[in-house]
Amino acid sequence: VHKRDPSTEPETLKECFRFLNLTSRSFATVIQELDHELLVPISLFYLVLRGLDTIEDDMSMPLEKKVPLLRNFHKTMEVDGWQFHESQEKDRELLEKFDVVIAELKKIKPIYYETIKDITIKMGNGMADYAQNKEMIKNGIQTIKEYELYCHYVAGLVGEGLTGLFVASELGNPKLAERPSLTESMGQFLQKVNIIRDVHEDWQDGKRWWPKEIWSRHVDKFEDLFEPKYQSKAISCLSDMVLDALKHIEECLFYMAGMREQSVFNFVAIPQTMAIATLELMFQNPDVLKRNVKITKGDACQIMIDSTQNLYTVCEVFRRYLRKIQKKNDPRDPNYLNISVRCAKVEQFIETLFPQQ
Ligand code: PS7
Ligand code: MN
Ligand code: MN
Ligand code: MN
Ligand code: MN
Ligand code: MN
Repeated sequence: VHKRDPSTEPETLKECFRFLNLTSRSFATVIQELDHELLVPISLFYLVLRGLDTIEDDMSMPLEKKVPLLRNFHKTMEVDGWQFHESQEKDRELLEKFDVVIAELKKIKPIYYETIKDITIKMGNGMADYAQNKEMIKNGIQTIKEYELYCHYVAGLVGEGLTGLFVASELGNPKLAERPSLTESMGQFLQKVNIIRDVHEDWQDGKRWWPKEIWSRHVDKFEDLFEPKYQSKAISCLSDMVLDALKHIEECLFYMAGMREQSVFNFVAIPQTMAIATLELMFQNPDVLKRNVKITKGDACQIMIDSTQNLYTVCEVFRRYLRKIQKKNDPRDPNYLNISVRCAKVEQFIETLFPQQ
């Protein structure tokens, strides 16, 4: 496969790659290792959604302004020269020079462009629905169903679009397009880990993504999760959230079993293995209620090595972290039994993929 060649790239494309490296910690590397056919389309897909998310996240922007920006972003991304200078967010520079993304979007194959546009329409409207929901603004997400619908809008749809790109480029198994629930699980797992990890920072920003249906089993008020005197309740609640995220793993492994090109395999596998490692780090960890936790550089390096080989080595990473979760599992935790059963089920599933003679 042939990769990036900066010497032949136009200035606008070089600028797009600069933004990719600026706005994404984890995705920038894996995207830039992608097969040439998908390298630019997926980079631009990332930047379009990062732009949309920068608008979604801006809590200083009034809803009268935010909602139409989100709902019309698929049209905005076609307006030559469009720039946005009113963001206060950390990735605002991307919006301030968004014209370079627009210029490059016009050069990609129509089939790729249409996929990106279709997902942008759906995600922008989904984000706007949640931003506008009065009950949500006041009290946060209520049910697990609402929580999963939000994860669908911001991550399940990314999976849908990426799977469409893999299949259209013939780098992915066409059968994947017939299994939308596998694709959805890939996005749900990543997004749930992000929402669990960001709980403290999001709460300080006025966002509550943990569903009441889960936290109300442990505390009376959402804010209590951050009170030292309720720490053991909060840790039980965290276990409940972790248990909920664990339910997607079998489908994620099944999806990855359908990959056939190495660069695409690496691209989908690395975020998933980083996610299981992050989940293990958060399990029973009171730091989650105080700040964002992060896996060590050393662990991240080992995970990279193991995630760029094959499904067997990826399953080994999952097995390793599931066993660590099992070890940390505490019999006094109300979710003890469920977590133990869940981890055992995933291990059994891996056995069926790779029977030990
Ligand atoms: C592979 C079938 C187009 C590669 C990759 C920008 C990360 C930002 O960062 O909490 O905490 O502030 O506001 C399925 C990526 C799902 C999405 C969602 C995997 C686009 C990505 C816009 C599907 C990534 C899940 C986090 C929405 O919200 O973020 C396969 C490419 C994947 C972007 C992610 C991100 C939302 C997000 P932060 P938030
Ligand atoms: Mn964000
Ligand atoms: Mn967001
Ligand atoms: Mn987040
Ligand atoms: Mn964050
Ligand atoms: Mn954030």
